[in-house]
Amino acid sequence: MTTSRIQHPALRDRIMSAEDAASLITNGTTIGMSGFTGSGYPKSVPLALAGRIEAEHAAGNPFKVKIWSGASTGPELDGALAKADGIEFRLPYNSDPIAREKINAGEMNYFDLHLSQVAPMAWQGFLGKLDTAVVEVSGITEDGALIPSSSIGNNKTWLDQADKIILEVNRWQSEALNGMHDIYYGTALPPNRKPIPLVRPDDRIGEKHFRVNPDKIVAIVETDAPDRNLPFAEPDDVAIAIAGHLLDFFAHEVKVGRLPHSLLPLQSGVGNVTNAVLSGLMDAPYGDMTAYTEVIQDGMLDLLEEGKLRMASATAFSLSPEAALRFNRDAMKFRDKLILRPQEISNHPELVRRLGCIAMNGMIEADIFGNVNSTHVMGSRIQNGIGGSGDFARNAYVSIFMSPSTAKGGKISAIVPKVSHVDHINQDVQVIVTEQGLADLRGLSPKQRADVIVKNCVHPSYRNAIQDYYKRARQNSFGQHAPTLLNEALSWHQRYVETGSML
Ligand code: 0RQ
Repeated sequence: MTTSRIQHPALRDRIMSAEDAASLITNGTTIGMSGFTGSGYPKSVPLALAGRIEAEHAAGNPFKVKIWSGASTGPELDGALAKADGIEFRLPYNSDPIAREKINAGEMNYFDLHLSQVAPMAWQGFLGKLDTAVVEVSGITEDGALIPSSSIGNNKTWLDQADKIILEVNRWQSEALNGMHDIYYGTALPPNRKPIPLVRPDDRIGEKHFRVNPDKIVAIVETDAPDRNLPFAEPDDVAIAIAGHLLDFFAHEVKVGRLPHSLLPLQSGVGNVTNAVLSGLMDAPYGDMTAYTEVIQDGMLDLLEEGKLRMASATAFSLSPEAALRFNRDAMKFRDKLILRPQEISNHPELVRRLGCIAMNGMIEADIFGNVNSTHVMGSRIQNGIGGSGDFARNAYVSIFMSPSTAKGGKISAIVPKVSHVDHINQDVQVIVTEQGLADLRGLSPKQRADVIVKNCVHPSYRNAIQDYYKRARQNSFGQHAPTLLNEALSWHQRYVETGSML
């Protein structure tokens, strides 16, 4: 074996195959997996476990596990285990298409929750006992501390809580990750909570490595496997238009003195639209910017490299394959500018409020009053989950939601009379942007909000219909604070379910 990433001599005795490690997991086990937006998740033990589950099922034996993670993972984890019908329960965020189908078919229980709340809830205890942690790390130090990988997520909590620990030591991960992490060990449950001593995005308040009780480590599997890094599409006209409206908004806010020239710490969701916004910031006249966010995307690496962004704090990477290679090649260059933290800190409401983040997230749909649905298509089919959007939206300095004005080739309007599911109440939504325009909702009453959303954000093919609905609501609604026609408000969704189009 070449120079081992496992520096602790006694722990080398626990190296085994993924199949042997998976055999230590039994039916009904609750497993805390590492992984956040496709980075830092275990890649070989879950696959081996899926094979084992399939074999047990073929022999007529029941075998399912409960999976807790940081956020989404990869096809070797959620995809493989869902395909094997091996997941009984999953939290807190999923974007895997096979798992999504199982959830929407009613075959898998899914608890979708704010990402900052996962660790505190695990400590409260009502989720039950965590049996096993399966965590990817990038190395083990001589004294047995764990060097984290490309995401932190809930790993600290899983390592602390689980009875047994299985580690994957992934040689593909850059050795320059060592030193980039900041693991805060000061959290507690009430009544013992203390203020978190972070007042700037670049503050380091914790430790570089995970502490672990070596007696709990039952298996170590060595891997050399890439993260699931999805390519970003080149921003299309719609994404560029959305980014343009948002950049105009920032320029205006700076001009009137509500934002400084360095803006405020950026939070940016994942996806092509948010990446287009980050690309737009490359040419914008701001410097010395910071990010206090969940994930570091391609656009942030570009901004860091250009020196426009001073530093970024997150819990994980979410890079395209090209950007991941670039990061691995040039990691030393980025090392002092990046901090990865546990997700209960990267998304902590206290810190998001204190720092005054600019929250920019995608949405499924918004209604004319500015309530936002981030998770459910037609009110019932889960797309991904709320992720960190709620942690940031409620506590941000300004909370922005973005979407193309239509979906599914124009068959769906993203601006509707009433959202079919509410994730973000109108009080948590200050700005809505589509390629049609931007609605600044701050300080407006529901009727004023409706006027500006209908005027600025609705696609032309739905504008007449929404104006007609709203006019009649202004005449016939039970109340005139937030005019609504109850028997019609969800009729657009019902029409889509029945005919395949809202038109
Ligand atoms: O479905 O792939 O089948 O075509 O939703 O939509 O337009 O590609 O946009 O990737 O930015 O995702 C809200 C899902 C938007 C995402 C959501 C369908 C659309 C497509 C994806 P297809 P797009 P995005 C940081 C913050 C919650 C979590 C969050 C999300 C698919 O932003 O999950 O913000 N947000 N986390 O066709 C029916 C509509 C639709 C629709 C879009 N109105 N009706 N389908 N779609 N709008 C990250 C973490 O927290 C981890």
